[in-house]
Amino acid sequence: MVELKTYHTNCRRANLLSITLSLRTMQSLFCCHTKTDDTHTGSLTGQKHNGQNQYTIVVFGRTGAGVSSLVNLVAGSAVAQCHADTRPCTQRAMSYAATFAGKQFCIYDIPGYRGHSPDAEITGIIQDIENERGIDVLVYCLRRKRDTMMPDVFREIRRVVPRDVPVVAVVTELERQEGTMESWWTTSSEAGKVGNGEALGKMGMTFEEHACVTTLSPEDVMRNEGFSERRSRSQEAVRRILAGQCTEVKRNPMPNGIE
Ligand SMILES: Nc1nc2c(ncn2[C@@H]2O[C@H](COP(=O)(O)OP(=O)(O)OP(=O)(O)O)[C@@H](O)[C@H]2O)c(=O)[nH]1
Ligand SMILES: [Mg+2]
Repeated sequence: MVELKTYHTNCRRANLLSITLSLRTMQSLFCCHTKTDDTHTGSLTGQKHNGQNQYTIVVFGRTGAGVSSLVNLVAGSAVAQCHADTRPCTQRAMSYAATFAGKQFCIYDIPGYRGHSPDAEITGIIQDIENERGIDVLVYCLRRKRDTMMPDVFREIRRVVPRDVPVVAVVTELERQEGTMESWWTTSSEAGKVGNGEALGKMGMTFEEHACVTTLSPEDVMRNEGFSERRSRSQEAVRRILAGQCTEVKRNPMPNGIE
């Protein structure tokens, strides 16, 4: 049994990169934790995605924003550990297999950014996943609160990840939003200011698509029918976006002009 590679946020990235890995280890590293496909060969042929039948999703955000909760919502079960207190919980990147919309996915839960400045270790995790297996879609998990908005981090991720990798936004903690959860995007959290979605754009954060949701756990919504219904709709909305972004056509676009 080969030990799964982990990224400890307190490890120096240089040390990680200096580790020499066997072929077998390389294969284990970037396969999903709950493996459904053993044919993956990483980037060993040098071709992006390399014929994998699992689409790769990476969720990132400020620590505590709900990254792991969002992974669980998408996966459909409590695969990732979420925190119950104020300490950062996810200390290393983990990946989980999920199947929905007739497709297989490998979803990465990674440590949260600790502040608003780019963190080379965490961005390095994203880069490594892109280099090893190719990312189909990046998911930026935000809360409705402003302190989860990280324009400098977003810019840095956009700089290092190829432009053809889409970034979608998922705004959480909207179980109590008046009207629809989606209304958060168009209304303003500050009197007299532009809508929240537009405000994100003005900060330089634009997205391929977005969803406004709640990522409360099934236990948290158990006694509240309204929250429970919103959670179900949240799962549907996020999965629909991810399935739409993860297609063979997007992986292999036809040359210009060819239908
Ligand atoms: N009210 C509310 N709380 C949420 C929601 N989503 C997650 N939480 C809570 O937020 C806390 C943090 O959630 P996590 O998913 O562990 O957050 P994280 O971003 O993975 O945090 P780290 O791994 O520590 O970086 C937990 O107590 C969750 O129950 C939501 O939609 N609404
Ligand atoms: Mg987490």
